[in-house]
Amino acid sequence: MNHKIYIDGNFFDQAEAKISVFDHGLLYGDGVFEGIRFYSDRVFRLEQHIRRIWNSARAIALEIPMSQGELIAAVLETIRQNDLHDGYVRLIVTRGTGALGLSPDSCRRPSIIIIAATIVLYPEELYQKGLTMVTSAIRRGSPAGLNARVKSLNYLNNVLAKIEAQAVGVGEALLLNEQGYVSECSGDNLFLVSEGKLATPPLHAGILDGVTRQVVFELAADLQIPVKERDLTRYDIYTADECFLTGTAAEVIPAVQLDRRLIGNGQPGPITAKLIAAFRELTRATGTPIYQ
Ligand code: PXG
Repeated sequence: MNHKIYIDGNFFDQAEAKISVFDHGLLYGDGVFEGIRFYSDRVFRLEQHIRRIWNSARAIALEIPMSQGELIAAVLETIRQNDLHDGYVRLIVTRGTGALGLSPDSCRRPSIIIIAATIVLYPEELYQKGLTMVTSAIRRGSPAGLNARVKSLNYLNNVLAKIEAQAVGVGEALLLNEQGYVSECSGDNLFLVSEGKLATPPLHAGILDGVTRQVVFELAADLQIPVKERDLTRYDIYTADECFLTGTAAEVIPAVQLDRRLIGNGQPGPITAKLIAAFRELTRATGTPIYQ
């Protein structure tokens, strides 16, 4: 498919959509991004994603050269230009083109890139059987470095963790933080179910403030399932009744093994199933309309 790509206010055919090799997004990973889903002609939680990229940009002293409203309009227009109804938006803001050298002072203006495409989903079988996980040697999110809440263009720790998981034939990598507490997976937040209650690591564990994580808080409140944000160790996962991951790409997906130990009975559990159903219903029924 020939995608129409938005770059700095103009649309380009995929083959012509190019950025400079001097863009600091490429040279230094200096930039921020979002992954956003749309379902049945509505963009899911668009305002939350725009707010998050705004805060990611502020945290790295990058000023996005348009308003939040203009950015929302550009995302919607990019989907319309591609005549898509269900899919995925990758929104990227780079520091822009500059000189060789770390300083962003040489970069005249940040670049905004928007790609709207269809998405390759996890097979439905994984939602029925559950993902397997391994603990990665990579540690997540020291508060002494780049804050884990910044969705930056430097995802190398996450990529390395994913490579470790693939090397041992499992679906996801679990990252602990420097203190050894559970943080999150390579591109998803983590929840446990124990005695009918949900638990998930707090933001101070060094995690992305996931949009899907927030949605699960809301769904759990609707379903009267208590949720606690608390420090978790691998012990808590090994002994939990159920575990699931949340993310824009994966939505809500069961996780049934960590480090070859079965979680609960090794099958997706009933509370996870309830949340998956409620999440799917919400994605069909809510969101920012694209074509009206
Ligand atoms: N943690 C990390 C490190 C992430 O990158 C999440 C948690 C889940 O957050 P959301 O807001 O999506 O619920 C993410 C999100 C991709 C891709 O292309 C990755 C994400 C989102 C969309 C696409 O791999 N990561």
